[in-house]
Amino acid sequence: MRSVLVATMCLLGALVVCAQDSESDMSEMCANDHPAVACPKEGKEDWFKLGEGRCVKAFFAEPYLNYNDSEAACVGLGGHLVSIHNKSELHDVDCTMYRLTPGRPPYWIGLFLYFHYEDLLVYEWTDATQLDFNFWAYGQPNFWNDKEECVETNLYDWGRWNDLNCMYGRGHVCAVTI
Ligand SMILES: [Ca+2]
Repeated sequence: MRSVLVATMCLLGALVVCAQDSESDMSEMCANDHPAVACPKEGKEDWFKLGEGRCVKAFFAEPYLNYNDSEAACVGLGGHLVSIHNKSELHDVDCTMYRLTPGRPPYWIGLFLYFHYEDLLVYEWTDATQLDFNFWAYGQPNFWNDKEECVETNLYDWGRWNDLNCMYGRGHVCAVTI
C-alpha cells in the first residue's frame, strides 16, 4: 500500500513539474520570441501585431459567446476570427491569449467544418484564407456525436485545436488586416 502511495505522489509531483515547465516555457517564449508589439492600425492600438500583415486581440469575458456570435463580434470590429497559417503565427496567437489568461482556457478560432460526408471532414477559415496549416490536439478532430462543427484552441496544451459543438460559450480571438 505504501509503495502505491509513494508512486502516486511521485506521479503527481512529475505532473506539477511538467505544468511549471510549460508555464515558464510560455513566459520565456512570449517575452523573447513573440513579444507584444502594438498594432500600428488606427483605432487598434490595443491590439497586437500578428505576423506581417495583421493584428490580433483575444477576448475573454462574460458573457462567453458561441461560435457564430464570436465571428459576428470580430466582423463588427472589422475582421474575422483568427486564421493561423504557420508556427510563428500560432505562437503569436498563443502569446496573445497567454498575456490575457495564463491559465490556458479555451478560445474559438476561425476554423469551421465546411463540408462533411461520412468520414470526410473539410474545414475552412472564416476569413476565406487558404487552409495550409493545422495544429490539432491528439485524437482531434473527432466530430463527436456528429455535432462538432467549430474549432476551439488550447485543448491539452497551448494552441492545440479541437472540434466542438458551435453552441458552447468560449473566449474568442479576432484578427484584422492592416
Ligand atoms: Ca472534438
